[in-house]
Amino acid sequence: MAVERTLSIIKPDATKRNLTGKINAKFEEAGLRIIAQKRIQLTPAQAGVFYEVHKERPFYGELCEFMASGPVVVQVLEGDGAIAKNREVMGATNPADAAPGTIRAEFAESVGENSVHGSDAPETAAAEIAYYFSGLELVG
Ligand code: 3AN
Repeated sequence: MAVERTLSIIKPDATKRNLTGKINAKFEEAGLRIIAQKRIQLTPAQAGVFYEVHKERPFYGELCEFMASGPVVVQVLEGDGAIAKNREVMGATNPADAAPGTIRAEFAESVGENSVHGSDAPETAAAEIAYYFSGLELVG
């Protein structure tokens, strides 16, 4: 399987509850390497650009406000099949549907406040990584 990179975000509901280390342990236990990471505070407008694909969805405004409601940890994860592997470790969008042992099953509070984001395809991963990191910040 090809080595891939994917963009991960530990969301405000999780940073608020001091879960960054526990979530990072899940990634590392699954064989994903955290090759870049920083804690930042987004504005609603910056979150809005990131989530532009969801602009027409009814929860878009709420999602942007939530992502700007506290610090987030943005990260680049690297590994074999990292995009799909990360989504497996994250679990389903709605924590009620997330498989046992996944991040969302263990930590997410609701479908909106669901602790983590992960890119869903190689093209979105490349664009999302470039939104938060310069090439110089990626040390594989
Ligand atoms: P995923 O993050 O699992 O790829 P998407 O891409 O369908 O899920 O949704 C992006 C984000 O939008 C989710 N992580 C969640 O925070 C939010 N979201 C999705 N569905 C809802 C919903 N029904 N109500 C509120 N927020 C939602």
